[in-house]
Amino acid sequence: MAGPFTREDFENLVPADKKLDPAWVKSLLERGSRTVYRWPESRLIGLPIGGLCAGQLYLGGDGRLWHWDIFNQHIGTGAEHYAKPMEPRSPLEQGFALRVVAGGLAQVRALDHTGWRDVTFNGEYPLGFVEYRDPDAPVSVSLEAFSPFIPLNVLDSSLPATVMRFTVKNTSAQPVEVELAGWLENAVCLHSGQSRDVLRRNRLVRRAGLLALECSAEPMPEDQVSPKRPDILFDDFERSTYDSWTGEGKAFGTGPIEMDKMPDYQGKVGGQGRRVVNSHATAPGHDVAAKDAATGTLTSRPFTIERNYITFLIGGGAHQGRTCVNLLVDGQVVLSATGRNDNRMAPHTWDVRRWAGRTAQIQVVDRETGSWGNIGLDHIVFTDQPRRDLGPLAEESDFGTMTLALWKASPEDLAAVALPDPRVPAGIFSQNAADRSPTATRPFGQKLLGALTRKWSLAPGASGEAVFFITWHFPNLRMDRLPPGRHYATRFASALAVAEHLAQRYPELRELTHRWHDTWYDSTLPYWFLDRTFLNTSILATSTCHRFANGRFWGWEGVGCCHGTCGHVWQYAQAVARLFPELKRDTRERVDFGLALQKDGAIHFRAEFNDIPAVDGQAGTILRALREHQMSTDDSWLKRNWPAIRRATEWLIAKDGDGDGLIEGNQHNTLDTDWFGPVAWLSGMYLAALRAAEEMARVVGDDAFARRCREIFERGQRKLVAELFDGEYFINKPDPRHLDAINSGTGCHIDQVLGQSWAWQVGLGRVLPEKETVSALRSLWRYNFTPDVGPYRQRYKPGRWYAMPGEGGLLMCTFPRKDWDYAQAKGKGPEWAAGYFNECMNGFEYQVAGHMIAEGLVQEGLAVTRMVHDRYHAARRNPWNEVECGDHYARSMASYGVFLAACGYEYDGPRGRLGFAPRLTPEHFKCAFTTAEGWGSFSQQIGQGVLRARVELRYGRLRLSTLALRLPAGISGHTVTATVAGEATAVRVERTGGRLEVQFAPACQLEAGQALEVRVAGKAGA
Ligand SMILES: [Ca+2]
Ligand SMILES: [Ca+2]
Ligand SMILES: [Ca+2]
Repeated sequence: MAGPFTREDFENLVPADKKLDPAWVKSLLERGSRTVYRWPESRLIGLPIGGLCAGQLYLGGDGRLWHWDIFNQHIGTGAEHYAKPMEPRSPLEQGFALRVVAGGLAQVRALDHTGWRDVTFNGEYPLGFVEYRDPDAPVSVSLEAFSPFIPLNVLDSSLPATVMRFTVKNTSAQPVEVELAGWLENAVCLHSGQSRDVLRRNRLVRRAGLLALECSAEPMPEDQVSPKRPDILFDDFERSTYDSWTGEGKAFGTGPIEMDKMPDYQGKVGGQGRRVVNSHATAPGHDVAAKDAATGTLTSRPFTIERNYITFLIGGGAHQGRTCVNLLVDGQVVLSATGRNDNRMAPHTWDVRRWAGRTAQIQVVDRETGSWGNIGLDHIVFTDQPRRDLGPLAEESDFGTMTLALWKASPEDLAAVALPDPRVPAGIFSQNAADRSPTATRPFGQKLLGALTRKWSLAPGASGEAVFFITWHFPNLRMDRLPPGRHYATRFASALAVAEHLAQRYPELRELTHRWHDTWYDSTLPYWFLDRTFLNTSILATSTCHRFANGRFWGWEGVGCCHGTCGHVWQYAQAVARLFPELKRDTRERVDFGLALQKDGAIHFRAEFNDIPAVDGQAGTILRALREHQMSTDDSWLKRNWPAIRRATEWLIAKDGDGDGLIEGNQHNTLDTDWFGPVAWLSGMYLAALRAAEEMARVVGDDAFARRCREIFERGQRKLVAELFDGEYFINKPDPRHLDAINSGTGCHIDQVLGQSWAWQVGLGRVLPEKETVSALRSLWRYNFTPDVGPYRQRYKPGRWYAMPGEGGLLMCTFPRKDWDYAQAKGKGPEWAAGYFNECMNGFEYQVAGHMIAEGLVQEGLAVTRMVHDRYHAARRNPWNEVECGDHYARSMASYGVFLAACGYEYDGPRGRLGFAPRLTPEHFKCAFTTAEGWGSFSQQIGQGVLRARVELRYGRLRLSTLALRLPAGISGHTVTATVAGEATAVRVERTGGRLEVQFAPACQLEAGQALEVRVAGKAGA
């Protein structure tokens, strides 16, 4: 991709000459072809394949479903999955398999990598395609997997469901008998069942063309529950030494710690009595990092397992195998529990019935030296009564239903409610003695699996199709301080109801999902670019995103970390507002300009979860308000929210103090600390927000406020350039009163012109002057873009890993000037926050990439985007999981903004204005677009003195008063004709600079299937 490099190239750690391989550069712009991964290269793939805000289910690289985070368990993740990608793992048994009889010989093949020599994967979100081939098989199988996904249609895109559509083709020269089976383990109460008496039930339902296996659970009938023996308290740690426990390492000190003597920042750990085990509090060292760095183990004396359960309180880090409590039987770890990156301990229960009578030991482990490198433990009890205070089973977080269903089932399709042998796939086919009765029950602990099968006789060349649905319904989402319940549960009573709804609407929902997919990929833009800029939209279909029963949308930054649809993180994510604008309007109105808005206009950027505003988040939210307005059909949303938007703007103006357009004082921001002094990045965001507020003020008729914003903006624009442009790029000036504060100073910081990047996203034009802005972007390319981060990170060690040595990226902040370096930049602040300077974080990189493309640095912008794409090649890690401080990190949805920049897309719904200015191949260009009520395809061709543009609506409707285009060189635009749905239509034309506005009065209205065509001619200079 780049090189060869010599030592000298890295003299400044980031080479000025990137030495990019010409073939790699060429591939940035080439259309290319669909991205197909072949097993085992596809091993780490996990394509989110459920509906929006419905949990997190992955489609694996061989078509197996995995992860299954649908049980409301609140899985915590951190930065670790970049360097160590998650291994495919499934907490339940589910799969599909094929039995083929040809020429009297039967073969059984699982539909995964074990069953076929050639398994290929193509993921084009929201669709996943898997192909199974084997020279020894008389058939081939194609899988198409998806959950309905239709932009602008939140409800139809939010089903807790996955469609698995298989096509089996006879590729041999003789007839074959084929049976395709799908199986599902009843995993209801997957976790809570370990600590209470649960009976699982499978039921077969045949109705309305659906054959469904419904999985549910219920309390065990009283007469089947075995009597309880008294509890045995194994250890409560209420003494100053560990006594019979054997310790190793330093982390655990000499004995259990008194909770009163633990560091205050650990908070209340919630132990029983006075003392607990805590490998942070007892570790040597005087700061968080030193204490986390200590390691050790504690191992109990051997004991006999003589109760059904072991219960204990556990807290601390969530590192599997590294901050954990283990159960050892015969010296082997048979069970392991971790904390949840939370010092507060929570009860945990192990079901140990399998090892009754055996000798065991408990081992407490801290092998983690980094963040959350500690484990807490207290109150170990052996019991038959796993947890006290058990509420009703129906209130457990993992209580609900699951369904495996076969669409358009015929009486020949067979079902087994309980397989005689849980070994799969051998036991699943119809010749086996499965239980064919309509219901079956099993106590928790005994596997209960059901199966559905379809048979065909296929002549040579013939195909058969089977469409399976997997649906789930786990309504008991509960999160601290947040409204309860899952939104999907307000629409459906059970997983079966979801399956029935899907069965009724399947052809339509599949067609619409394909229609969007085809519209997206029906483009002149490169395949890799379309893949990467859209695939982060799948973050909506992961546990990063939730929608509560009351309709409120809520997001982590990344799965399980950190809280509160964080304003300064989510403001980078451009995808949701353009695809599902109602979710964003609601979040602005209900949260940012609702419960998070303070009297003085400050917006608490984590709403319920913090009490401070962030300068960048605040400015970004004002800019987002303009975008949300632009994605509306009329002014009503803006009018309703204007008083709050104005108040939020006033808060920023107050931070400016003297009204010179530069913010002073403390400036909290997305790098998680307060910066001081005039900061180009933050004051630039402020200027962009002033422009957005000015535009909105004009719409609602608040002209005085519009003028005030304009005046400050104009002063600020001049002053920002005069004070902070150093001739090459924008810098910050330390505040003499806060010289100890973190400050990138004369470093080259990734977000220095973010305000202008934002301005392009919402059609605000220039916030910062062109010459200086382009120079800043060129500096980012020169000083921050490296084809190999290795040498830089060798020198600058702090920071997390989002690009490994050998991988390239755009560094957050480098220090090209002699007067300022990393050591000064970090001030007296904590190393972790300064460590951000040395990282490559995708969301920021996308922001810059889109901005580069918008300003004409197309190759550079594509290279930055492609470098992220290459880092996430399936051979390295899951392409569908961009990691920051958590999986599926929301900021990565900035990638959609790169796409918009490539199209030069502009839209203002209430004004009926749509515009394009393609930055790639404008002479022959095609892309998808969305608007407030419809989406479709835009294309333009330039040749022989004529520009032809076409807006084809494929879904919904579109009201258009103005179509804006960029006039190519040589075409004046004096002759413009237009047709709407084939009818010639009169237009007015306005030309400003290189911009052409084609105006319709009255506005034209397109319905799905209709197109608007414009022909622009006229010789320039004529
Ligand atoms: Ca205790
Ligand atoms: Ca540790
Ligand atoms: Ca000021």
